[in-house]
This record gives sequence, structure tokens and C-alpha cells, in this order.
Amino acid sequence: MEKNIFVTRPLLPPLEEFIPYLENIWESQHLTNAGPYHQQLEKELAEYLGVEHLCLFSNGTLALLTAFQVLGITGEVITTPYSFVATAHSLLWNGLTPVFVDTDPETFNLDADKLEQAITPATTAILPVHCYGIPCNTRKIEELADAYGLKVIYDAAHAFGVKQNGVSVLRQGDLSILSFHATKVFNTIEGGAIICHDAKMKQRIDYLKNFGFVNETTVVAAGINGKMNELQAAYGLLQLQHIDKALDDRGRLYRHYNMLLADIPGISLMSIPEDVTWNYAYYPIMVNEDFALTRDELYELLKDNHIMARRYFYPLISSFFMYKFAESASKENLPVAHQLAEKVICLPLYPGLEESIQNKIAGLIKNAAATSPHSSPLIMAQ
Ligand code: T4K
Repeated sequence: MEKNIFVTRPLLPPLEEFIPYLENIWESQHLTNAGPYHQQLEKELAEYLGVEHLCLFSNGTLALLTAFQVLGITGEVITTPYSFVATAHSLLWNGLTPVFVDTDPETFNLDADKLEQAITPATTAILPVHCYGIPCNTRKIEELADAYGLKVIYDAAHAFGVKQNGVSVLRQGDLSILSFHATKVFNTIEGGAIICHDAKMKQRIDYLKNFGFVNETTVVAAGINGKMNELQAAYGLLQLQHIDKALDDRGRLYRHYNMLLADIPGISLMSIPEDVTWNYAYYPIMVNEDFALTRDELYELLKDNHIMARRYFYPLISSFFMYKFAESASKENLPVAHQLAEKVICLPLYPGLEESIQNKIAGLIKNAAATSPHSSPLIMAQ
């Protein structure tokens, strides 16, 4: 039976390279709670990413939850509906009110030009997402944040290693969070981090992710357990040795798709701003009205051919029942985001993906483009 090709596969270093780390962990019996590998990974990652301070977490969602706690955010937070649900869920878990703003059709990110009209006296923060790793309009967002006294927390879950004008995007805003989930460019199986800009803030985050403990008997805040364990940290250290090669592979695959998929009527490709050093985290394409199939028909066609593409991000977060009754969640308020959610499909992209599979995917899309508009995939096959 033909094997399925998934939208992503984890970066998995050779198993034998992990054994020495495991032996050390077994030897030391230090399994978690800021162990030596944890400390080493914080240091090496901060250096690699070009940031001052980095606090590891057991996953990106806990990092997000803690970011709002440490800044003492209350009331309304402006965010994007076009993201993974964890973005807005982190607000609800903190008793905060998400206010959705529409997205920019070029970058897929929160539209900074529509931000100001969503600010109310209850607004305290902005939670933009660098969607697919493409940086937000950080300059405009932060100008507005400064003018209105708002905090900015970037959900940078997709933006590992991304730079703008040679500077890490993680240096922007008050805090940024990363996800190191298995499906991400860099992974620690599950994992995440908060990036902050001063040692005092790092200390407060470190207390918060460890129940609020300062020492054996002093608890300074109602903290949580967000700690990354030694196996995850060791796995991260090993990943770091392979990440540059993985990013090169991703870049090569990205360019191969661009070459294959250029000039297909009804398909548009994402454009990367010239000043951005990207990480090739995802390969979204837009299936427009003038393509022969709808986006969902193309999704089914690919699936029938064992290509498990994904409709990231459909449905929109604002469509889920816990959000949809908010005034800002209305379709009229979010026309671009709705269009994206209906048109975008992410094609497989991960180190180790064979070019022959990319050729097959492009062949399926080209064949579909050659059929009459909106004929069903089943009829096409006849
Ligand atoms: N903010 C944003 C903007 C995010 O995108 C995310 C996570 C977060 C916050 C929260 O960070 P974490 O708490 O997760 O650290 C996946 C990931 O689970 C999720 O981390 C990620 N975003 C989201 C965009 O994608 P699913 O539901 O698509 O995962 P799943 O299990 O369907 O995996 C997709 C494909 O990957 C599978 O079809 C096969 C492949 N796969 C997956 C896993 C887990 C593997 O080959 N091996 C694996 O171990 O959410």
C-alpha cells in the first residue's frame, strides 16, 4: 500500500547520537527541575537565536499562559483569528477577553492598519502571531502599543530563527513565545520558550514556571508547572547540531515547490519580504476562485493520493463556539481572515521530503488546473 505523506515530519537526529545524552541523564539521576541540560540548552538557544534571555517551557501553550501572568495582563487583548487555537485559548485560560482584528492578505498576519480601531479603554495588550514564521508589521504594532500604553506579546510559535534586517524577530515586543512541538522547525518533542529582554524578567518567569518557588520555603506567586525536563532539553541540544542542515533542506524544498508551482492559473504562492531571513516553516498556497477545484476539493484530491496536506488555519479561531459570540468575531469584521481560511492549504514541507513527492504533488495540482472549473475529483479521475 502506498504510504501517506504528511504535512510535516519531525526533525529526528540519528538515534545513536542520543544514547550518550541518555547515559549521562541516567548516571546523574537528574531528570528535571533546571538540570544541567536544561541550563545548557537555554544558553545555547539564546546564542543561536541572537536573544538576551530565554526561558524553556514544557510546551508552547504553557509559555503563552505564563507570558500573560508575568505581565499581569487584564481585560481585553487584541489578537488574530488566523492561527492555531492555542493563541486565543491562552487568553481565555487567563480570564482575558480576546478581541479579533482582521488579517493582512499578503502576510497572513494581524492587519496593523486595522489595529487602532479595536483599542478600547479595556485593552491592555496585543497578541499578534508571526503566522508561518513571516514577521508581523512590528513597527506599526509597537508604535500603537507605545502610544496607548499596551504590552505586546508575540506568538512566535512558527518563527524559530527568523530574522528581519539581520535581527531576530524574537527581540521585538515585551515578550515572544516559541513552540518546540514535534511538528515545528526545531523541536524538543514537546516544548517551548519565552524570550524576554532582561534578567529580572527572566527570573520572574523562572519562578512562575516552577510553582512560584524562590527557594525551599518561599513562594512568591501562584505559579504553574511549566518546566522542561532533561530528556527534552538533551534532545534539543542534539537538534541544535542538525538545525542548520535542516533549514538548508527546507530552503531547497521551498524553492523547488516555487519552481514547480509558479504560473498555475488560480494558485497563488506566498511571497517572502526581501528583508526577511525565513525558516521555511510551512508551504501555504492559495486556491483562488479561478482554479478548477475548490480548496476543499483539492484537499480531498491530494488525500485520495496519500498526500495529507492541511488546511492551516481552518476553521478560524473566531468560528469556534467559545469565541463566535464575541462582537469582534463576526464575519463582517474579519473578511480577509475568512477568505484565507477558505483558500489556504499547506503542502508537505520537512527535511527529508523527496523532490519526487513534490513533483507528484505539483503534477496533481497541474492536472487539476487543466480540467474544467469545479468538476469533482471523482469525475476527473475517469
Ligand atoms: N501558537 C501557535 C501559532 C501554534 O501554531 C501552536 C502550535 C501553539 C501556539 C502552541 O504550541 P504547543 O503548545 O503545541 O507547543 C500541530 C501541533 O500539535 C501544534 O503544536 C501546532 N501549533 C499546530 C500548528 O500543528 P496538529 O493538530 O496539526 O498536529 P497533528 O498531530 O495533526 O500533526 C500534524 C502532522 O504532523 C501529522 O499528520 C503527522 C505529523 N506528525 C505529528 C506528530 C505529533 C509526525 O510526523 N510526528 C508527530 O509526532 O497541530
